[in-house]
Amino acid sequence: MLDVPGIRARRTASASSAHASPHGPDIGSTQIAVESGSRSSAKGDTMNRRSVLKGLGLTAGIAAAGSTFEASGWAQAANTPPATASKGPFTLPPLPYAYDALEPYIDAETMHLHHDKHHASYVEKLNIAVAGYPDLEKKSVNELISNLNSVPEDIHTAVRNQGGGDANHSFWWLILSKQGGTAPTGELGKDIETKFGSFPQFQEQFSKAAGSVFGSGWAWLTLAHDGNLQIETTGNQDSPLSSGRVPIMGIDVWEHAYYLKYQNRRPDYIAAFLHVVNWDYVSSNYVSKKAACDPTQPCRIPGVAGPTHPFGLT
Ligand code: MN3
Repeated sequence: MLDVPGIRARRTASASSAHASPHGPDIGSTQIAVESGSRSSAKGDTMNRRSVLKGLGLTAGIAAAGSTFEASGWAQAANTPPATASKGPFTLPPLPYAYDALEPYIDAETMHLHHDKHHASYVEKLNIAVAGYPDLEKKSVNELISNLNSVPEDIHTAVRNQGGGDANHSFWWLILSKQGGTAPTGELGKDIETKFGSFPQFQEQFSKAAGSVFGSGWAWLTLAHDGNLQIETTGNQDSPLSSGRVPIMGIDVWEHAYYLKYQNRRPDYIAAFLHVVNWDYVSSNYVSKKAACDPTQPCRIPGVAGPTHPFGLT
């Protein structure tokens, strides 16, 4: 919720119903609603919205984008307390480089908000969700979202959303760099060529998938249980881990990831993102993940203790 007097963040009705079911459609974004005690005019909503955004120092990009704006969570996160306020077993990992390290492709202001506010918010809310569940507090976030079926129903949606947000972003910071090479190397380079025809063809298919995500979500290159690579998308903060696949590379296409710099031009952001993929890291990480696969058995995720469940939920 937004802690701004008279303003609250709300989920759309469709998002609420979608999230009520763990297997429901992935729809939903957070909008800013105005609580004025009476029905507000569209103009009034816009003015109040602008006032809030001005308070956040975020009006420039919005003005450039026009009057209709879905915050998709980032204005909400901009009001959350700093990460240091979070108490619990899960902590916000530090950004492994300077905020401006990815300029000009991803700007420093976006990185500040994205890491310090959005990711911090997922961690904080995950801690709140698991409080009072000692067995869950001992698990890693990857274990939690890899075994969502074992999470109690009353916190299932919170762990799915907030745990997914934590896991996805912790993974994502690591795969970004301007110094990580321009293409996958070694085994990953070979496997991408085999699967997608060529690296440019992979980039084209991946970009198309990222552009096709409706609303907020992610596009991924994942390692499937049979050891093969595939491109897939997930809605909201759902992780491929919850479906038994390991993320190898991915892009956050929530508006909070790009709106300040790119406004509604998601294709430009996707093209820019391809300049800051740390292929050296992704390639070496792929080798270790693939090594955990045995063609005769489902893969295990290195570092994730899977009791009976190997590479997915079932
Ligand atoms: Mn994000």
